[in-house]
Amino acid sequence: MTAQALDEIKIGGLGASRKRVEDNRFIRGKGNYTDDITLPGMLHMEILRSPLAHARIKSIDASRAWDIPGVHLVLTGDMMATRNLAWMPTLSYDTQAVLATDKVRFQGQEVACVIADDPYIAKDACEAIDVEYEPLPPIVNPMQAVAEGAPVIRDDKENQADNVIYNWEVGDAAATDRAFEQADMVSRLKLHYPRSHPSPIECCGSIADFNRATEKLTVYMTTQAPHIIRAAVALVAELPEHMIRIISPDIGGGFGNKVPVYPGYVCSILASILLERPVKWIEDKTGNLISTGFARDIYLDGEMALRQDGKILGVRMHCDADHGAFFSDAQPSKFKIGLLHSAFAAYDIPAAHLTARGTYSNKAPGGVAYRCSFRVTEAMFFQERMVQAAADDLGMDQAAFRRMNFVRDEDFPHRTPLGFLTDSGQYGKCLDVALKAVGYEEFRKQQEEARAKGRLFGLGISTMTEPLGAGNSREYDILGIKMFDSAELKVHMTGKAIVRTGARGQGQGHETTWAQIVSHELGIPAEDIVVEEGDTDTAPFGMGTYASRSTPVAGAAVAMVSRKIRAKARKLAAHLLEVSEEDIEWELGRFYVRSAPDRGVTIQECAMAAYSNMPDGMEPGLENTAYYDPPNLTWPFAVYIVTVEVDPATGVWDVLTTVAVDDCGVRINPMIVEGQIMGGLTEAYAMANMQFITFDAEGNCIGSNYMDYLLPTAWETPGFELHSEVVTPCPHHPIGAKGIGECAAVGGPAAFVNAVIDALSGTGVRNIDMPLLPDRVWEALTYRRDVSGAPPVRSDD
Ligand code: MCN
Ligand code: CUM
Repeated sequence: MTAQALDEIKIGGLGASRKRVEDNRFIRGKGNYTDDITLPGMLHMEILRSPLAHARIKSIDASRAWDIPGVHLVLTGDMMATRNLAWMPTLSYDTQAVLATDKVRFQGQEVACVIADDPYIAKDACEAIDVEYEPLPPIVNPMQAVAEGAPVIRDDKENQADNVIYNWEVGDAAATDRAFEQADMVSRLKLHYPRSHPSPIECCGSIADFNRATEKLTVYMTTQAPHIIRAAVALVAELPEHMIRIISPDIGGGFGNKVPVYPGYVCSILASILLERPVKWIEDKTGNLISTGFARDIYLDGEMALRQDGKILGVRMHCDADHGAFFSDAQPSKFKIGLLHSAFAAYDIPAAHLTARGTYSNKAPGGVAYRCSFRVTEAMFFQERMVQAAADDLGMDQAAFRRMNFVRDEDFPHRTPLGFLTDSGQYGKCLDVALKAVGYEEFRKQQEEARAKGRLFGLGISTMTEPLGAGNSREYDILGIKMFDSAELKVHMTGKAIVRTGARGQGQGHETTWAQIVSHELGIPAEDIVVEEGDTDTAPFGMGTYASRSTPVAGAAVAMVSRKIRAKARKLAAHLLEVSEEDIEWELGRFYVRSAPDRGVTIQECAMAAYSNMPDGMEPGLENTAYYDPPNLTWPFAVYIVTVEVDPATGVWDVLTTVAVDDCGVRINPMIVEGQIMGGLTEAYAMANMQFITFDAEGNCIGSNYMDYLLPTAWETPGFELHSEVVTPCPHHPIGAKGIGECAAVGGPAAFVNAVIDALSGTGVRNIDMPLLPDRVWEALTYRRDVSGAPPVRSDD
């Protein structure tokens, strides 16, 4: 390295806690969200939703709505049917009603749409649509779904005689049986991971703009995966793909809510085609909370075969998944229950077997999306709750039991009991750091002393590795479309650059971090690089942002395309320095002659030469694209430890400390990574403590507003202590990074719940279902029994 090499941190490269460039516009109110966009001649769409969870539609009379001045169009299921759009295919090989024709199948289902001069007229006109329903008995959980005589929810489907969607299994049943035969003891746990909702601050919406003259359809919309939407519109609406442009402008949080395809998008597109005017649909909060993007809602039942000394010999797991009325999970097509089989990946367990059954219910479609990487949340929650129960049953220390069963540093690559390949990690070291930070031994002593005085302290540990970053394309595809991603880099003649990827951030900071990767590879200062995502006419094809796949896949593509640019710049440098390429060395920002290090050219000088002084025969310009198909998922590891005090008189629990040790490999931007972890822990705390979406016996959704479904503010949220000293670079990622976007939301909930259950130790209580509301904790303590949260609840609860 010469004295002229750049200081990477100073130019905003890898490891710099660069301030988020996007925040410059966000905090000044200068963001450009879907609802900020107004087009000439734009009309407004509102949706009429079903008040009932399950009912036959006897008639729909929209004549009063049509008569209201300012109404341009009323869409009903029958009209959609004439264009073959009453139903649409889902990403999980099922169908979903766009607008109901035969029956309504959940409360809040889309029944009709009105397009009018303004949203208020449209809303009023919705209320003037007369729908006659014949109520049918609703089903709100999998037990009801499979009960004898249960009404068939999906009677629209040929060959669907019951409410079962699939039966799926993975693992080695025979080897698992043998493990249980050899066990000294068996530990059991049963729980419900309730429905939860990502609830981004911005709801979903779209503006469809079909231009009859150009035949081009432009849709501005809140999607995390614009290219997938383009393909879906091409295939479902039968429009030519090059005549469709999807633009995701700024997105006010996604958290998975903005992955699926919603009826509102489809209806606004059809309305714009019919009316030849732009049509805007902006969902309201209740619409968002009752009809879009639910997650979880699964019943987990498992048992663990244990040797007396604490060694785990095998695991059996069964899952009943409530998918709602349509199976529309957005997940790799091969896996019916997402990546639930990533459970127990952190532990060296010889045998495991998982069975899963998916059922329909009269609830909004749900299942996959909420900071989860396809059901990994449920997998890690069950794993860590089960591990705690097993250690308790054995009378073993929680930390020692985990450590004894961890995959060891020298065991990688490691085949997990249910079939994944993990490749790196330092689990024991992370645990050491966390135990020291929380003062483990000391706390256990205090806990005992407090117990003697009637005070209930508890400590919960959650240790987990999770698969982030689908694909590789060998194993991961959605409806046959392989999962990989892309980046395009254009270096202008003055050395400034633009990078575009197939990902689409919703607040994660891609505009900041992708520039840092280019800086690291090319030495161009981050502030000289602009990042753009979300416009299918300009961005290279990609599968979008979810499953924390952006850094593992699109971010890798950014590194790879930068290297392609550097390879060409090297040729330009050789030309400028009049030496052969072999005589040239690279250091950050500069090529120099090996034998004469003072003779060099900067990357900016090479860029200028690409447009003004290229060698004979060289193609001009300095631009390229890279598609990246990762060899494996990335496997970050985390330890979360929470301590609490439970008030036995009220069941209220307060968090005393939260310690997080995250190893996500090389951190591009440490500040952004910490923000991701704090956000995830906040959501984890909310799920464990307060977020409550359930259903009464009639199928009414309880949690349709922010009075019932609580979002934690800074006031409720506890403080977090973060540790970053353990770094295990990803062995196959070009810059050694692993995903981080979901870790804390995935691993966090079990730490909070384990802490409360630990505080109740000695009472015989094994489980309280989330959210651990004070009345549930009080009931468990007072009556010394488990408390289930499975719906239906009484509507006066
Ligand atoms: N990062 C880093 N170093 C690493 C890993 C990541 O600096 N080793 C940075 C990334 O460059 C990026 C951020 O951290 O700026 C998150 O990166 P990554 O883990 O790749 O996740 P994605 O960008 O793919 O984001 C998706 C993930 C998901 S799936 C959900 S859900 C979620 C989450 O991100 N939704 C969010 N975090 C969110 N944060 C905000 N603000 N808003 C959302 O909607
Ligand atoms: Cu599963 S929520 Mo995120 O993957 O968009």
